[in-house]
Amino acid sequence: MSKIMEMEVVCLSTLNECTSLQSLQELKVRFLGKTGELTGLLKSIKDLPPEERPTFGAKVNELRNKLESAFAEKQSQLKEQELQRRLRDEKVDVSLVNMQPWGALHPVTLVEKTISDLLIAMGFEVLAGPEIESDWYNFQALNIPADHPARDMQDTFYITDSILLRTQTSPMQARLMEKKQPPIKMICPGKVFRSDSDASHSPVFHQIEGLVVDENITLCDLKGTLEYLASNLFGPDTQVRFRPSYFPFTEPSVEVDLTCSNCGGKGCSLCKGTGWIEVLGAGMVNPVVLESCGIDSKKYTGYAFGLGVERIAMIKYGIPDIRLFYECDLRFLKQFGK
Ligand code: 2NM
Repeated sequence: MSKIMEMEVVCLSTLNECTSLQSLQELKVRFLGKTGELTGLLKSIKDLPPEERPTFGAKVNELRNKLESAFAEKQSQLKEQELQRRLRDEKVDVSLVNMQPWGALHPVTLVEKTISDLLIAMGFEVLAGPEIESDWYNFQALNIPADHPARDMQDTFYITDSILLRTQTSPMQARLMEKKQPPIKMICPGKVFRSDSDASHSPVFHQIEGLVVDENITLCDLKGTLEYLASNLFGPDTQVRFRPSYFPFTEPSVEVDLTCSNCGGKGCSLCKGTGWIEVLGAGMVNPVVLESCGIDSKKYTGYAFGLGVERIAMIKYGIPDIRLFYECDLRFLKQFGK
């Protein structure tokens, strides 16, 4: 009898100290399991004189019932505690989602996409080419002679004597002309590299070059395309002006000016009082270039243009220094692409 009472005290006091469902379960096995202490006690009944056995048996069963309900009660207590703990610790404040800062497109990405979308709407296809190019596609195929300043080590990043970082995206256009006969109507946006660095030049910047080759293509087609582009980028009153220029890959070649988007052509500090801003270069594809790419220059003519995406963005947003695009200053970047 004293063993029964002792077991009750030990079991209940240990149970009271249980703080986890796992230790409670272990305790339950220790006392109430098939080979547990209480079962062991019941088995020792055979060592008692027969007249004591019924009372002993009844007492052991009474303790079993008492312990089982104590375990059940403690288990539901611990489960409730565990639930409360999880409700407290695993709480998720869904309203915090609204505190996530919104990202914005980088101004170069934004302007590149705006220009590409306008040209895509006019039927241009978009092609990407390699940033590491051969001397052939970057220079020779485009009629850039060996003594041209662009070929100088000072201006071009050479990897070997004949492999370089492309200085413009037109090598991709030479690649296309070599592969495909006209009609060709394509743009090539992408990174280009020149060894030059100041407020308006960066060693890496972005270009979009356009190329149209077909029968009867003239400078008028070029002007119409650029007028559409200019009025959609800078407003419907923007005018386009061609000035004669020179590029080895076009003949004739032109510098393209737009009426100043800042003063509307009256003259201000942005356009240095002229009312015009130079935005890109263009021209009729030099027949020498068409021929070196396998296109019959008696049958076909073409126009091409090349623009700097950063330059357009600087004019559009009044950005004074090209280096601002690459400094990752959020105060600058946050102002665009909302
Ligand atoms: C420019 C200016 C003028 C140009 C020429 C070609 C090609 F591949 F047809 F020869 N692509 N782009 C070109 C013409 C680029 O950038 C200022």
